[in-house]
Amino acid sequence: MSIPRGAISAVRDAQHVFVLTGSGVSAESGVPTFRDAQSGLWAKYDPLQLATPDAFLNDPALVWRWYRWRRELAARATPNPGHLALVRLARFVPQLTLVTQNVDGLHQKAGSRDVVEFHGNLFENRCLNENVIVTDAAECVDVPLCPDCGGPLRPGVVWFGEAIPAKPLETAIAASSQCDLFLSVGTSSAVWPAAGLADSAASNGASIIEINLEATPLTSDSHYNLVGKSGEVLPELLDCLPL
Ligand code: BV8
Repeated sequence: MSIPRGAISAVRDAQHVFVLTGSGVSAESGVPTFRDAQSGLWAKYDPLQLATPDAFLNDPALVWRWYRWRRELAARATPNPGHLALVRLARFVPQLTLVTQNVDGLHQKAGSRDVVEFHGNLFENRCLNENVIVTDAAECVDVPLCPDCGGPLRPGVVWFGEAIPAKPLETAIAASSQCDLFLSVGTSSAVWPAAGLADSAASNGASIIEINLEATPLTSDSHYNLVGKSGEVLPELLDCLPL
């Protein structure tokens, strides 16, 4: 695609870029997005129903099977050119805050630093009772148990209906109000409160650039809509900068 000159200038001149990524940035790494039809055994399940406290309390073994399936997919995945372009971008701009809704760890695998995991991390285990990260649990059971209290462990992600952890939330809110460019990449802008971060940036005068395959609720508020695969558009955008 040919990237509008205004979008190139906005990135070139930005002092603080806020990047918000969604599952679309990992799609070209083979990690299905949330709205992709789930495959195989999981085809009959709705992720929005499985990623909830009720689903876990109702059938923890089923939810653990789903997360183990996703962990295997993510563990096999490698960062794509979109992830790598964001690493390059962080070296080019004076300040970059990368907030991801993804839990797959691919930004870190690509070399991004200080990644703000807004919805937690797929590979972490947390004690359901004590709400602490647990690293030494036996994994070879349907529902791993906390070695300290014996209660069930859960994946270290934020489920629907759960609050975003304080630190990532504070970091993201502060950065969204200070940035001068907000770059939305591969997200349907449908999940809150992540979807509200762009509004915060815009209300503080930031330019909005959206990279997506389709229109989203953010599209009409964006100054530039780069329609295409993030694994292609982001490297092309970086190649237009005087690196
Ligand atoms: C909360 C971890 C309250 C788990 C996830 C208003 C305000 C606040 C809350 C709400 C609200 N309205 C509704 C809510 C409730 C809810 C919500 O937003 N529901 C939605 C469905 C309407 N929000 C919550 O429950 C949040 N919690 O508000 O708590 C509270 C407050 C205090 C005290 C107690 C409670 C928590 C939300 C977090 C949920 N957890 N993930 C897990 O992974 O298992 S969210 C999960 O879904 C993903 O992490 C991801 O963030 C999200 C899906 O969004 P996307 O990433 O955008 O992915 P999606 O598939 O939707 O879209 C992919 C996009 O990529 C598409 O647009 C596609 O076109 C594009 N694409 C595809 N390929 C490419 C591409 N683009 C570029 N290149 C490509 N190659």
